[in-house]
Formats: sequence, structure tokens, C-alpha cells
Amino acid sequence: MYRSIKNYDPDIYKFIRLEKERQNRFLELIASENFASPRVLAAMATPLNNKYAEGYPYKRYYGGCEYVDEIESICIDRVKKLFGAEHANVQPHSGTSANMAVYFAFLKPGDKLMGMDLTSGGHLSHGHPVSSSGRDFDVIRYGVSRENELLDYDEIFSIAEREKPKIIICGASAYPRFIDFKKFREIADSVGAILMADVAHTAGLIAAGIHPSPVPYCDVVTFTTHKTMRGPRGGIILCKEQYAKKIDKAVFPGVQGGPFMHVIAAKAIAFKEALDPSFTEYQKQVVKNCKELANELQKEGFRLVSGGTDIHLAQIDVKVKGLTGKLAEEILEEAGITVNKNTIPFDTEKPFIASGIRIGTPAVTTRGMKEKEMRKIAQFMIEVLANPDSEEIRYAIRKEVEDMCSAFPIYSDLLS
Ligand code: DSN
Repeated sequence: MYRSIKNYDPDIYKFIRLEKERQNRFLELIASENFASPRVLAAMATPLNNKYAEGYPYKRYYGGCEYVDEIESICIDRVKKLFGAEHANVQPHSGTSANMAVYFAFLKPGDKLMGMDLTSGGHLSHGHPVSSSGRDFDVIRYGVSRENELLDYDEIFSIAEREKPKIIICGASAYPRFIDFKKFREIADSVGAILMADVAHTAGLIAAGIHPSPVPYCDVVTFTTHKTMRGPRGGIILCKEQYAKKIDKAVFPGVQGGPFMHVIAAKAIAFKEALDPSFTEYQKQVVKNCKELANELQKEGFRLVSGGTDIHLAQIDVKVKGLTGKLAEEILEEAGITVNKNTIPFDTEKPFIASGIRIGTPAVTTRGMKEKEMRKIAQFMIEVLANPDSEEIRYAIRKEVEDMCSAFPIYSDLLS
């Protein structure tokens, strides 16, 4: 299959192969990335790609849907079982598409939407002004407490009481702690708001039962399938049965056209993998690895936002070491370690510079790395960050990173 690309289009093949090698040779610490299994990747390179299937299983606007109907039904059943959900829509192309569909279902332009602000760890699609969610709705923001960088539920309650939003969003892209969904339910009930959780980051931990589940408490839950879920790129919406029709209509024809059936098949395979007991073991190791890595950095004087982590990611304040997030990201990259710069709560730097980096362990854990390797990775990072002017150190560390990665190969049989 790959040979056909190589023979026909060597220009593109070259970069696909280089990207595969980059993923293999680098330590991937971007918290939102992971390595989907070869069978998940394989499902996306099938003739399912060719099929239009607007509508839902057994109610389509196109003929020839008898097999894709079965695939979508299996996918829905698996994700409902995994999360104990009443209803699932597996068609969203991404997390942002899923969120936009929820807004389309429940809000009219100008209605009030309440979400976590970006510097506290929220997501652009939770009402940031540069997103249509920020342009089309009246956005009310909440953040973390200045004192301890944790969600202050009393404060969130007062804001909700004052503003009476129609939707309250809980969930984040860069908040390293558990979220108390029960408290959010109480807040939403007190003002009659719809409660939506966006658990794009923690879905895998939730499926494995090692993060509290939003499903019993929230009217709607959205997530992506490619982060801790370790599946194809895509989104999912779970909801209470009473909202099923509203949500389905909002996804199609509300904000999307034809579903990507090749991706839905890949999602179904990823859910089968997640229903296996080994997935729970994997997620436990992800969290152990993250704590180990974050603690080692903390011991060396880096400040952990909120003082620690409960999940697969940690936010590291690098300003305490005289660095910016941007510089830290760049020098780590040269040393073979991929992270992303990230604003930290009450950051005075712009997002493109940032005072922090976000690290995460889903991808390195998929490679089979454990606490011992995390201690080594922390040492690599500490040395690089302590010597921002030393190219020599970066090259030396890069060699060590490559040696370490070659002991934990990924995708060795692909594109060979
Ligand atoms: N871009 C994702 C992340 O890195 O968290 C969120 O969409």
C-alpha cells in the first residue's frame, strides 16, 4: 500500500516517511498526542473513505449504506458501553466540531455560554474571542484561583448565579487536576443551565475508570478520540436520551455534511481496544509516568502549576528558571524532545511566547516507557533547560534520546 504512494508520488512519500521517522526518533511529550495502533491507522486507508452516508444508521440520504450502517452501529454501541452513556453521536470530525454542534443544538446567537478561560487551561472553542464560539455567543468566563491555581467552585457558582448562562462548560485542555463534575451539576441546576463536559484530554482515563466520569452528571459530554483515547483523529458526543434527537440534528445537518465512515470504523476499533483490560493498565501507567516526570522537574526547582498533577499532563512554569515557554519548546525540540509552550494561569506573556510548557505522557507510555525512563527524560530536560546557550549539550542529549527511543520502537513495520 505504501509502496504505491512511493512509486507514484515520491515527493509526498518522502515527507510521510520522514514524519514517521521523526515520531520514532523523538520523545513525544505533547499531552494531546498519541500513537494509534496500526489497525486503527489501517481502517482509515480502506474503501470506506469513498462512501457518502449523510444521515444516521438505517436512515440515510444515500443508497448503498448497508455495510456502513453496521459499522456506525457497532461504533455507537461500543462507545456507549465504554462510558455507560444513554446516547452517542460518533460523527463529529473533531473536538471543535463536536462542541460547535452542542452550541448549535442549545443556543441561539447572543445567548450566554460560560466556559473556562484559555490561560486557566480552557480551550479556544469554549468561547475564546478568536473562535466563532466567542463571536456568536455572549461569553462568560471563569478561571482558576490566583492563590492555588485550582478551580474555585464557590466563585464559579457566584458567576453562574449572576450571569445565568444557558450552557456551562466544564473541561479543559491544560488543567492538570481532576474536575468535580458533581459540583458543576449543582451549579448548573441552581441556574437551570445545560451542563456540558469537554473531556477531550481525559476521555481515555475516564474510560479506564481512573478519572471520575462526567457521564452521570452532565447533559452532554464531548471528547476527541486521538488523545488519551489513542484512536483516529475525531470527535464524539455523548448525551442523555432526552437530547439525542437535538444533538443528532445539530451534527448533521446542523454543522456537518457526510460522516467520515473510514474514521468511524477506526473509532470503533479504538473503542474495542479501550474495552480490553490492558487499556486500564495503560492509562494507570500514563498517570504514574506523568507524576514521576513532573515530580523530578519539581525537585529541580521548576514550578508545577497547581503544585502537581492528577492526570496525564502537567503544566510547568519555566519562567522561574528565567526561560519563556517558546525558548524552552525550541531548545527541547533541538534535543529531540517535543513539548508545547503553554500559557499558565495569570500569564503576562502572550500565548505565542508563554511562561510555561505543557508535558504529557500518553505517547511515551504507548511506546512502553515506565518510571525509570521518565526519570531519565527529566534529566535530559533539566540539562537542556539549564544550558539554553549550549548547542553542544543539545546534540549530546539528542543522541541519548535517539538511543532511548530505539529501545522502544513504534510503527517499525510501517513504511519500511
Ligand atoms: N489542540 C488540542 C490540545 O493540544 O490540547 C486541543 O484541541
